[in-house]
Amino acid sequence: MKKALITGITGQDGSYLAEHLLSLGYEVHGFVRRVALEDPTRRFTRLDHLLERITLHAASLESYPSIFHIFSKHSFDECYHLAAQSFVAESFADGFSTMNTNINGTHYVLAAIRELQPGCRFYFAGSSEMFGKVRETPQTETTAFHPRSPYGISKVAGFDLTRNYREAYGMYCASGILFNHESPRRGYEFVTRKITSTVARIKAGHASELRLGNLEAKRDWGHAADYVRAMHLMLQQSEPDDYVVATGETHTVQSFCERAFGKAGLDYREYVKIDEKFYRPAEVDLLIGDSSKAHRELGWEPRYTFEQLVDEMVETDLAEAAGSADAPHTLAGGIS
Ligand code: G4F
Repeated sequence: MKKALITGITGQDGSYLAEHLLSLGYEVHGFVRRVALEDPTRRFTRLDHLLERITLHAASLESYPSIFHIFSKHSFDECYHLAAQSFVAESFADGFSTMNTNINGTHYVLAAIRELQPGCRFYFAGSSEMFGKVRETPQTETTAFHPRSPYGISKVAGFDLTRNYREAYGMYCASGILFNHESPRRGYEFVTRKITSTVARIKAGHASELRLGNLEAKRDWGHAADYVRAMHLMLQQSEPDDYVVATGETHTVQSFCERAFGKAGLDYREYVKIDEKFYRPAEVDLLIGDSSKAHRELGWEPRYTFEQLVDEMVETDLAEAAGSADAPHTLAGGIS
């Protein structure tokens, strides 16, 4: 039985990946912060249904000794490094923390694997934010990076570290350059979930408007459940490499709103208000990925369409809002 370690297992991608690996017969382990272990009801909502089948270890991306300790006690065939500060807007608010966690955290995990288990295969969660001010459209594995946020810069550094460990030490290290991927498990601060959860609250009579920033921004939105399959495939090849994972379709934030409100029988123009506070100091205007290499070499294809993704998110939030007057998305209006 193969053993996999997932950093960031409590997040959207971590929970889908854990499910996927369990379905393939893996023994699944995860890194979690000690504070999460102390508050499992709130912190493990995405993992509730899996807790009996996975093993969790307390470790912090800010502490090399804690990471070293886990690798010295347990051996793994594969390590999926998903943990990061992943909210772009927060990286503008506190670039230092984002850099520390994302760059040093990646370096610590790579260094511990090199020291203790150089045969363990390593996956790095790269991001389309690395393309930033895009040099060409669509973006591929050879498109130059021009990150436009501290988060994007930290991901370029992680990508370079991963490639360097592969080239310098001959380790199996691969990066996925994943475009935006969403689901009903998405955090409420990201625009898709902010939209679908607010649609549900409006429908239930708990909210009357949705305040957003740039409606013209274009994103290539896929489903997280599809994207974790690509992560796993990247670690099953004869040679490690880097892959773009995207749908190849792009939509504006406005068209996401149109579909989400429409699904609930509402007209977005009556509820969406522009609020300058949700604009970013530098924006990534257009993202659209070309996953030909992943199709060709990994045999990966997305299963969800954009419409299915939005509909699933709205349906889930409608069901949740109907059951609770003060769902956690009351925060959504305040986070930029
Ligand atoms: O949902 P977002 O916050 O995601 P963003 O910045 O594209 O980043 C996500 O995808 C990346 C992959 O490319 C990941 F690496 C990253 O970790 C994260 O998962 O914003 C999407 C777009 C942006 O252009 C933003 O300016 O929506 C625009 N937007 C407009 N109004 C808003 C809002 N975004 C948020 N979060 N909140 C708003 O009110």
